[in-house]
Amino acid sequence: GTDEPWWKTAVVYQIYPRSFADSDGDGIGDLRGILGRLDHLAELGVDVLWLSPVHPSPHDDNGYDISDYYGIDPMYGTLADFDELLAAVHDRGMRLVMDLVVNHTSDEHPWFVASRDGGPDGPLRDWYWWRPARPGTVPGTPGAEPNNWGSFFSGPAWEYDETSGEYHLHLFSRKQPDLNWENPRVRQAVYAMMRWWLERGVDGFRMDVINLVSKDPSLPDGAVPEDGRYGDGSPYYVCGPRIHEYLAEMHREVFAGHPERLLTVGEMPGVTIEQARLFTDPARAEVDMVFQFEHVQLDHGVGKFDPRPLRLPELKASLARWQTGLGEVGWNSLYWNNHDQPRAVSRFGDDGPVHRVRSATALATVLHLHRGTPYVYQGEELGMTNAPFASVEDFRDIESLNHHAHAVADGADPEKVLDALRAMGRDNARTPVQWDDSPHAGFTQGTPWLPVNPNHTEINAAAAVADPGSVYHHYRRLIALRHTEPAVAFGDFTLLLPDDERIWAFTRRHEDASGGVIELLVLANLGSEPASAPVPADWAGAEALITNHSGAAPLTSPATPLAPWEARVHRRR
Ligand code: TEU
Repeated sequence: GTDEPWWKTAVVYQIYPRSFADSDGDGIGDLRGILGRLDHLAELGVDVLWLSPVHPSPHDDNGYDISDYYGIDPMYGTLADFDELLAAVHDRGMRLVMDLVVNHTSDEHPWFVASRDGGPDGPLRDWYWWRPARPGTVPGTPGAEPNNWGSFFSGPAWEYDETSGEYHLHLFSRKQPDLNWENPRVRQAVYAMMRWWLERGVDGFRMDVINLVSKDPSLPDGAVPEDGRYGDGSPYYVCGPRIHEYLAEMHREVFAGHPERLLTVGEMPGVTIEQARLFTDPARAEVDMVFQFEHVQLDHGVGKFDPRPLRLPELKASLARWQTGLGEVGWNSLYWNNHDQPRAVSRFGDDGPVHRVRSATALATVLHLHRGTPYVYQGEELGMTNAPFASVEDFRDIESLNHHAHAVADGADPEKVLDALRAMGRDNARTPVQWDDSPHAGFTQGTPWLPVNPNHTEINAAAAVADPGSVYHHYRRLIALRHTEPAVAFGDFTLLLPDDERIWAFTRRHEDASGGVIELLVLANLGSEPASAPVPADWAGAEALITNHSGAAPLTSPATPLAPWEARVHRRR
């Protein structure tokens, strides 16, 4: 429909600047490197670029620990470089969204330095969560932490400050102290900073763990799982007591002045469908869409580093639940990949030489034909894979390094821990983008901060652009289809064959303004063996809009053969 917001027909491309393109040879990607690759993105057809953080940071968590919200880290460039990039993005008719990390700052941010060094009675003490040791304990000793919560990055969620004898809360690394959003001065400082970037021309925000900013102020102990050491604090900080109040306030104070232009997406670990409907209901004016985590946690056992096999019906059902849940009210984001997830073709597809391209394009077809705004993560459009990590020394990510240290200290088999890091570690997504088959894949003239995947000699943008059958051109066709066929963005969703272990099939139905009905049928064989897809008689012969297999058989009923990892989209009017 025409009165729908622009982002319902948009595709967002996520850039992890550190690993995208390096222009000055220091081995770290930067803003001018992105500037030099804008044509690749414009030709792909994406509408929005989301940059992971580029602000000054000690890089304890690769920039998700910000020490100055108003600057650009020198390793990425200058504010002038940023303004030039923003103008170039706008010149190409694209928009640029920043990564807003305001659940926590770096412990080197002046706010935290003042809060810590100002002592218990200092003026900024209540900008963060400071608490004395648990009553009856010796401050600074194990078990004296104010509550029993664990950090997402292993260990306790509290860091002891010798000077004051108190602890500060950090849900992530000890160098990422949580801001106290109960304090209106904190919220106003965040809103002022957001307005400053919007007035600079930025087109919105991806909001890092924004559903964690409201905590139960009593910070109660969580239940300790039988095999765990730390309490589960999530009931007290996931979608906490005042989260909707805060996001509604943020909308009034920041977004209301720019109603049509912006895209806001809240990253929300642990969010439920019911909560997501509240967050994304336009009538509530909170956020446009959320990143939920249900489908990327189905293969988690006891946590992400305990991977377990995933059956296709579970994955299909998960996405279908969110389609139904946000079908009438609210809006979905759609993703397989980002800088925190392993590469989808390795995790959900088959990244071997025979099936890599077709499994990557099958996964893309299925995702992009769901209802919601798709997010393409850098390199996903090239079918980039997980990388080989020989030993723990090859990893850079604090989440992986902390997990390895804690698990091995707790007696886990180091080889098993290493296998889990290889499968699920975030560094898999952070190896440099593979631009060509030259040394370091054209990412840098220097030594990359994280080695380039050796398979860049075959898997790279230059080869992909030159090959009409590449993953790249399939993404380009999927994005173009979203821009031309309204049923892709606005059609409803019906899952077919829910229990089939290999075939993913669903329909989309859209009634246009003149009463015409468009229906799409998506069929995909998510396995390395041939399969036969049941096809209702009234779909036989329907035109094929997109296929990932040049030898695709005509659509016949009662069944149509599908090659391994074959995916196709048909339309009937
Ligand atoms: O991620 C939040 C988050 O929940 C992830 O840490 C996720 O739990 C895990 O990585 C996947 O198993 C955001 C950012 O995307 C991430 O890069 C940061 O490390 C984190 O917040 C802290 O800012």
